[in-house]
Amino acid sequence: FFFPKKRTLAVIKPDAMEDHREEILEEIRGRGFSVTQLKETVLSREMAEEFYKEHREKPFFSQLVEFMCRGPCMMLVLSKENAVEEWRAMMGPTDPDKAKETSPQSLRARFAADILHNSVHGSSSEQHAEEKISFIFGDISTDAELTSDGETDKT
Ligand code: DGI
Repeated sequence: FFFPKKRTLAVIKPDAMEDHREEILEEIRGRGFSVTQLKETVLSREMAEEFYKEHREKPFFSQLVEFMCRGPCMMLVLSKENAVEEWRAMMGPTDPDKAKETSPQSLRARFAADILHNSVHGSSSEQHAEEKISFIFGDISTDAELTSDGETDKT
């Protein structure tokens, strides 16, 4: 049988990098995701604005951009069946107060300080995932579309 793997973009945000990065990475692997791409990077203001362009009109946009470029982030491409949904379930709701109520085991319930400083990012759809992966990692998404299983083995 052929079960195509899907990809998502995960980000460990600046607030979680110092104290929780290793635990988050271990948990990702423990849940059966393959980490097919990984890089640590400090986003420029321009990159952070582009990354979150969907939120340009939101009142919290400038705070969000400021926070995302205040220190290093870990960018990861995760591959698994239902990668988008499973990674979002692992993250939990945007607001950690809500996460503590509805999914106390989630990363945001355990690590996030508040709705802005919420430790992790994950794409909300496959389309967004592919767009953000190519934005962060270059044009590997084009190559991945050509492979049979959606893996990105190309280095
Ligand atoms: O996909 P999510 O990260 O769970 O949530 P989103 O796409 O709605 O928002 C993107 C990020 O913007 C979120 O991770 C943190 C920030 N944000 C969202 N809603 C609020 C917010 N920041 C503040 N200060 N207030 C909000 O209501």
